[in-house]
Amino acid sequence: MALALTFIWAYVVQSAGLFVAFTAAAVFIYLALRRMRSRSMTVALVVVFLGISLFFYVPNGLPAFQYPFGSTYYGPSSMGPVLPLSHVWEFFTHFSQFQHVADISRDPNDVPAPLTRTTVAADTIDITANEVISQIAPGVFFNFWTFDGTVPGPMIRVMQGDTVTVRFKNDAKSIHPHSIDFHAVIGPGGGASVLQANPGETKTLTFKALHPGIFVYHCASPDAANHMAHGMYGLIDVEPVGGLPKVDKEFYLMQGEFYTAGALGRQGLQIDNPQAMLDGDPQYVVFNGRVGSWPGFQMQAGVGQSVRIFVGNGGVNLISSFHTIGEVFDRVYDEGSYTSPPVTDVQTTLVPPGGATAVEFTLKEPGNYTFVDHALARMDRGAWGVLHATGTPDMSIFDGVVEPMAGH
Ligand SMILES: [Cu+2]
Repeated sequence: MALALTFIWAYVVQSAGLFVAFTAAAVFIYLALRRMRSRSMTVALVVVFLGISLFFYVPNGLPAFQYPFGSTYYGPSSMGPVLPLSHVWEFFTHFSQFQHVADISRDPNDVPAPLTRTTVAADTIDITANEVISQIAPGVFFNFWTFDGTVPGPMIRVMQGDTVTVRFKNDAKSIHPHSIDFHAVIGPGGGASVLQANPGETKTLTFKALHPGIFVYHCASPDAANHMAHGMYGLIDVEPVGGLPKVDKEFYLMQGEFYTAGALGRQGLQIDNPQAMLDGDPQYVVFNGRVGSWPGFQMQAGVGQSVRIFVGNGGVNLISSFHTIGEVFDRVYDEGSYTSPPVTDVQTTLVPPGGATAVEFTLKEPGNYTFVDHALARMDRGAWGVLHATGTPDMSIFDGVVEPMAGH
């Protein structure tokens, strides 16, 4: 409850400040008018006041009782990203039931075992939607909506031709309906038309994985963009018969954005900011649900080992320019395609919202390799992490003294 108070306190202070300022302005105008005793001055002030009001009214109309005031949307569903005040009330009355998660981040090492079979199979996948409280950055709390309690949700790995049954449960403690649209599914809504689940419900979908590739899955309950901007996305990897070429280490990353009402770094509980989402102006851009500067984001491999990183983008707005500082990707499965030849010798690859890729390289030098969205201002909003390489240096490739705090 103390956490909920941080949110309320911030807005009480903000509102009180505004109230004091308006009162002071009113007193000032009143005193000015009394002193002037001038009719033309009064008329001038009224005209100024009406003019300013019209200035705001003409583009925005009258404010509605929602957050943010006066925003408009034209999505296909009747429910948009705005927060009716009743939802804000519902959030606070349910606040004590949310699970508090110490680290929202899905471990990038949490990749399903490689496929080795050559015959199709029937797979059963259980996924649960959970609404939890965790941190985007130290002290910056947010109400995440998740698949299985982390961002991103679990990586799913199947083979082309498999029959996949998804049992999707929406936790009884949720306060929103949730669903899953799998980009690997051929059929209405990518399955979201079947998997809409109210809190406490379980829905089941069976589909055949027709196309190989690395696909995004995400919640598609209205407002879909808003659900994704709360963390509801993951990857489903549909591999060609026999699986992918073997590598020594595999990792799983997904980029995403968070839109908070408080500015970057504002501490305490943050409400989401639907207007910033409509504007594509996030406060935080992150990999795996939170800023990259926390300890524990451990990605390690040895010199001589081949590495594959599955990279998805949950968006909801920004195209990722995925780059690993100090490396060149030997191969990139561009656009997440396994049937086109991989692109070779790549510095930076594009990962669009709702898209994915896999990059491969063999580590040749020990040290820290920072992966980023190379729209580098986003690194300052949290979009980075480190792959640590252990082993023996090869002076013929890289010879010099590494400064421990060198920027790159
Ligand atoms: Cu959802």
